[in-house]
Amino acid sequence: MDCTLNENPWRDLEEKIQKEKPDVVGITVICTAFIYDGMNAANLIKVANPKTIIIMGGEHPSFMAEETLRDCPAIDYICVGEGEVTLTEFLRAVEKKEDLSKVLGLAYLDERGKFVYTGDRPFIEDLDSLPIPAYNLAKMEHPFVTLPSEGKRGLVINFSRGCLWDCTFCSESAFYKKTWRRRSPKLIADELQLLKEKYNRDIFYVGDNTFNVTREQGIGFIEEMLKRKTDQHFWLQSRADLILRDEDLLDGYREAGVYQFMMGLEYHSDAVLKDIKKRHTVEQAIKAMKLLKKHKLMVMATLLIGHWNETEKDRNDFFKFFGKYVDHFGLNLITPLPGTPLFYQMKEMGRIKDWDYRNYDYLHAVMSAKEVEDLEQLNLIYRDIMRRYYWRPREMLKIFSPNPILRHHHRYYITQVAFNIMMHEIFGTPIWVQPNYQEYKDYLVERGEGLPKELMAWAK
Ligand code: B12
Ligand code: SF4
Repeated sequence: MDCTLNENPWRDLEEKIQKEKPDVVGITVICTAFIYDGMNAANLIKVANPKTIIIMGGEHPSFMAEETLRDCPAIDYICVGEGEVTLTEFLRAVEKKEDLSKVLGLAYLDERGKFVYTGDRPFIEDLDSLPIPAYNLAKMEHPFVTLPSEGKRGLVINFSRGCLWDCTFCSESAFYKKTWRRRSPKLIADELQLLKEKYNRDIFYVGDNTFNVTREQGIGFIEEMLKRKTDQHFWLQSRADLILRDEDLLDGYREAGVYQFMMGLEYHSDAVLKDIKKRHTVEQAIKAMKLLKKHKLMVMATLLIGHWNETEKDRNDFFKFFGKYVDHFGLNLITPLPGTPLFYQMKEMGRIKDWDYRNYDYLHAVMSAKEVEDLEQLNLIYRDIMRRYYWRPREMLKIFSPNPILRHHHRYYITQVAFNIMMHEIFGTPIWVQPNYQEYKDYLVERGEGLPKELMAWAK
């Protein structure tokens, strides 16, 4: 059940549990910022059917297993790390009433409340051993199963896991312990072809952290896509140094349908890049941006502000610096995501000022900077940079760009995103939510009469 698509997510979930009384429910939490939604779902399920066993998975509960279990007693187990094999073994053991302490990758509290971790589950060696996701079970026709910034025929997709680098703020590198595995280009092309033929999808944000870790992966992808002629379009993610390494492949990428590379360029100072262990230089970043332009590929940069030593001048220069080259950017506030080296570093230094995980979404400051202690002030600075960036004539003109992707993207950002930010500022509504999102507490109020006491008491 993908509650993010239900018109009444909490009510539909509660009714489904009451009706079907499932033996086991698995809950996924994809972002730290959603951990309380996951906990609330667990509470709702436990009260609706106390016999249901609840297992939760995802990065945040994996990293913070003990804290999560203690914070939400409705959760019985946490799957630490990759889920495919652990969940299968877990379900078999539950069914046969076998000893769950033998299932690797599980965390739980025993009868005496002692935290138990059964040990690391080795990563799946060959991602090709996994089948194509069961798209037939997803609501592919639902208007939310798309990519708003790229249009209705868009979709997010994933072909690899992990990354070989170790940027201090990166939860992906921490989750996959600095390893990288990928599906082979033939299987990637099979999946893409299926998505085109059966679901009419031809524009993809490829969520792989670093698509071209090896040149072979890029070459294989280009060859397969040129052979299949599916006329599909891709927005890939990479690193500046890898773009430079693969300069000779850039035309091939474009011909294979790639229209944009997104790179985590983060900042315009080598000292900051060194501090966050980005392991490339500002000079490489500039070269990579110019190279992409030369090969008629769009440049998207993800950037991080809010560093400890950052000055006002840095922020102004930053804006001038990146404004020159990028087609569009993702501006983020540096966030110590639990599980990352940055998190442990900042926690030890006492720099984390906000422990409400709802704000750990890269859009809210949770750590102060040396010059700006007040988090609200940092939030204002962040929004001000966004505003100044998008309201420049150069950006506004992009809404009339002859490039349909750039045009759509900017219309989307300037209308939808700017509108959401404005609503957030005036009414405090969460920024990244769909129209059907309902705060859990609002649902409990709506439930009103006869509400089990523990539900209100447990609400996060
Ligand atoms: C696709 C994606 C998106 C999409 C769609 C999100 C969605 N709602 O589905 C879009 C582009 C909209 C998006 C937006 C955001 N995203 Co995003 N996104 C991703 C991405 C690229 C892939 C996620 C994915 O599907 N992975 C594939 C699955 C198979 O992996 P997985 O979720 O980890 O699951 C495995 C295990 O964790 C485990 N598991 C997971 N759940 C369960 C449950 C059970 C029961 C079990 C047993 C096991 C289990 O098993 C799985 C298979 O092994 C990841 C990065 C990445 N490469 O993973 C970032 C990522 C999840 N996003 C992230 C963030 C921060 C966001 C935003 C908040 C960014 C922003 N400021 O706007 C928004 C939130 C928007 C929203 N409302 O969802 C972060 C989360 C970091 C964190 N720890 O908090 C990630 C990890 C990227 C990063 N490192 O920065 N995102
Ligand atoms: S290069 Fe990107 S994916 Fe890899 S560790 Fe750094 S931030 Fe994470």
